[in-house]
Amino acid sequence: METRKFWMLFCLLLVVHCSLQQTSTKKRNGKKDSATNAAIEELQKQINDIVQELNLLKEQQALQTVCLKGTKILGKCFLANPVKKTFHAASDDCLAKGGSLSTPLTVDENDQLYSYVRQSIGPEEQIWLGINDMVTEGHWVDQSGSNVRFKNWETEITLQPDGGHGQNCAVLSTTANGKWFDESCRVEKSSVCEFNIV
Ligand SMILES: [Ca+2]
Repeated sequence: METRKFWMLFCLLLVVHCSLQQTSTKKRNGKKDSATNAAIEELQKQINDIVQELNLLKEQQALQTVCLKGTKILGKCFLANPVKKTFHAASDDCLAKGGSLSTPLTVDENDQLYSYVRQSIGPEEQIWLGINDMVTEGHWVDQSGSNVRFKNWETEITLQPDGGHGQNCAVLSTTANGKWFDESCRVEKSSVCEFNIV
């Protein structure tokens, strides 16, 4: 990565150098100011492009770091945060890191999240899921407000969700083999952030 940064900087300097040369040549040739302005604009555009690409590389590097610290599954990476927080605080933490609270979309994803939580946080833990039924009781939506299609409620023993208006958030429980329970959003739980990868 350091080598890449070096080359990007080198290219940037080369572009600046060439453009300055072009500008001074044009001046010597007695060209009008408009030619100089055009050269400056072109230079500015090239610098903007390079900055944009550098930012993209930084983002990719940050994502790689997240995936290395956490775990990688098909299409996303999970990163555990064992510190117990309310739903909103945990959700804000994930957003600040460029991710969102983990929301399994399939049985497979749920199993992989369950295994990861067991191994990274503990065998008797609960983590917040990125879903809620705050707006309409019983209508569970994800963090973007879309209808939740995949659900994994515990229904054999306790018939979840059973908390009504008092429980509008949900947790995945490792004690219950990855099954879901509705829960009050104000209690404090561990969490896992998920990050989409290409
Ligand atoms: Ca509810």
